[in-house]
Amino acid sequence: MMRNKTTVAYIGVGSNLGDRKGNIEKARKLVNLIKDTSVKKNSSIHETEPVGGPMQGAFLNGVMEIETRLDPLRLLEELKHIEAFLGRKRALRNGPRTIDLDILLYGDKRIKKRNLVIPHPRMHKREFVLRGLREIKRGQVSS
Ligand code: PH2
Ligand code: MG
Ligand code: MG
Repeated sequence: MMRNKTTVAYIGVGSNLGDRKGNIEKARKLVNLIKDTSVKKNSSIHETEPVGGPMQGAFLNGVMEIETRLDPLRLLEELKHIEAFLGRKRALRNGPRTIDLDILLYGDKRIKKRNLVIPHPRMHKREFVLRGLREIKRGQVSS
């Protein structure tokens, strides 16, 4: 039975450890396998200089548009499972990671919880996020 209506959400994807492109491609497939969730559009992926954190290698970054019936905290939980499955170790804040999946926007909801703030508090300052969002919103994507 369908309980919640679907919500369009945007997920930021980043990797700067291991097979960065492969990690992002796997993450996209796994996000599409989350229950009651489907990936609608993928932005292109770009190499970006690290912002903040310790000295670390360049990132690959992209943005995905999804539709989901999960509430934001359930979605966050599922994204954390995927991060763990792809070998992410919790370590330095803003440090190197095999995969990072951040909820950027969830419909027009504003959320402020200890473990989840939406819209993502730093998205407006991060060109690699804005670029992916712009690309998707202008429809310049391969979907
Ligand atoms: N993520 C961070 C910190 N710095 N820099 C780039 N270029 N791309 C990221 O995804 C990124 C970052 C914390 O999540
Ligand atoms: Mg992040
Ligand atoms: Mg994160």
